[in-house]
Amino acid sequence: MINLTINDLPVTVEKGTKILQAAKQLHIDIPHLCYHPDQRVKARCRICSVEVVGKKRLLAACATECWDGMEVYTDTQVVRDTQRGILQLIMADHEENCLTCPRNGNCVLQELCSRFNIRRPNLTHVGKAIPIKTNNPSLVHDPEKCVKCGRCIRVCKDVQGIEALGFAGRSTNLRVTTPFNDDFTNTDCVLCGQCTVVCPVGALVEKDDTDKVLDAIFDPKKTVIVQTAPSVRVALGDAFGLPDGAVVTKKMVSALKMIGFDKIFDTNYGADLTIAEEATELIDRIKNKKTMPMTTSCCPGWVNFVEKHYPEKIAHLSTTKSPMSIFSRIAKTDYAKQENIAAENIYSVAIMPCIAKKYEAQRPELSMDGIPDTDAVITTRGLIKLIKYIGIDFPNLPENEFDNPMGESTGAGAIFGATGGVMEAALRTAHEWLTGKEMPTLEYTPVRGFEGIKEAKVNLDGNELKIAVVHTLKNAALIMDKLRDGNCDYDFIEVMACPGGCVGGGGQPVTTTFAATKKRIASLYSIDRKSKLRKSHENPYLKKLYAEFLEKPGSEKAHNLLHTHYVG
Ligand code: HC1
Ligand code: SF4
Repeated sequence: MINLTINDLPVTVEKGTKILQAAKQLHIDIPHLCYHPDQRVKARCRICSVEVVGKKRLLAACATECWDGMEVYTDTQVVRDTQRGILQLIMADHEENCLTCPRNGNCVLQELCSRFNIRRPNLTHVGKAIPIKTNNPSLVHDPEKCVKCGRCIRVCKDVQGIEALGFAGRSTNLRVTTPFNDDFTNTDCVLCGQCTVVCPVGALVEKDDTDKVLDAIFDPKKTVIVQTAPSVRVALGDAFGLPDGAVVTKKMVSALKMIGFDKIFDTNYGADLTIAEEATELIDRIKNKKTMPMTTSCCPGWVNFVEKHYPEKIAHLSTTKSPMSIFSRIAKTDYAKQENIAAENIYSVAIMPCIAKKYEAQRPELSMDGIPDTDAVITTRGLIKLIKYIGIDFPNLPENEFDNPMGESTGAGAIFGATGGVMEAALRTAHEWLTGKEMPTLEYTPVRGFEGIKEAKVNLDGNELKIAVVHTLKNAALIMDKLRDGNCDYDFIEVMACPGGCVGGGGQPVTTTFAATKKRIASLYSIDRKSKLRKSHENPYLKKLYAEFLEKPGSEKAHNLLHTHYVG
């Protein structure tokens, strides 16, 4: 162990601990901007500079390991002057329209300027007008707000393996940009949104569709229904001071009613339907020796990745639509008929932990007769905004239940949001349909956990199914390269683009870290454990839907409504 002092307070830490973390043990938050707990340390911004006795220059607290007898000072005049100087330099190159910035009130730079009493920048403004990139359905890039911390570049490269972002230029011309400064849709970007989660300011944000949704709510002709993705209910509480992973499903339903949605439904119902179709598709592919392995297709970042990076492998993607799109299509067919509402008057809103879902919603393949399956997608962050706009005291809300029929779901639908969850849900159904027997244990642990690639062999009455579960696109590329090289003997592969699955999605609160993601995963498994029904095909409303409308899983009607195709 290492003994040191920080601001004359003694502290003992493990060998290898950096000053930033040692200070945390003493409840001192050393200011930081480019540092992110889940990323390589780059020490670019130097805002975490501290004085260390015996050293002539200031050291970066994020990058400097503690040593025995070290004496650190975080609050001397020279440290404060340096930190204020760095902030002044950043502000000299930063667009100052905080009031209209999407990150107003939720911005690390704003917080630091307030903390360091930066009132008026004292340096000449050197920032240049740079056009905002907004020519895509998901992502907005405003380089004038960028602080050049490099977090977005690192997440795109290190986690997703994409490298759609990089530094270009020098000195005051230094900027984060895409290759040839092209819009994201023309680059390798798959709109996963991970860069928007780690951006400390308003330089990379999602397209905000909350006004569009409010307009629909105000429109008397529209019946506005909302579905909430499995992962939103275990992340929303973060923004309201609740513990990481808090399950807030019933308060969320109350909040959505107060916002003004006509019916509050659940994407988990769509997830159960996706499983019924996807399990049927898998069995058909196995029995009829069609393209194998089959991969899941509910994650739109992953679908974009295959279309852009491995177009020759599109046939491996399951044709089953995602739970979001399946839900919306059923809402505009069977539900519309039951309720005697014209399909064009149903406005289907999805609350998703994902910004690529905004892209999915506007795909022409996911519409029928000019009516899109889903009309608008707002992220968890968007929902937080709406809750704050209405002025809802979220933590103290009473609890409410989803509306029916599309609010009914099983534990299998709930675990979709965790890496491995779609696979586990699919196995629960496929095993029973193929063998006529329930899986020996419903909780299939080999596909659980945070490992990047998990593999297992499932015994289906003597037939062996080789499966893989993958999260992050860097890991997905490893599997896809194997497939391209003919070295991939899996039968079924689940891929989720974001770390940990949708719970770590690109539309989740900006406080999302791997640690928070793991707590959300544990919460999804606890929802499953407490569910009365834990297999998708046991969902009573799903059974009724097939009996009265779709005929059976994989029927022609189900294919027309619930399956799609992809474009390479
Ligand atoms: Fe997901 Fe899915 S799990 S893609 O990650 O299949 O976004 O949460 O809603 O559609 O159910 C996201 C989450 C989500 C879909 C489901
Ligand atoms: Fe990279 Fe994803 Fe951001 Fe695109 S959305 S730039 S792929 S991190």
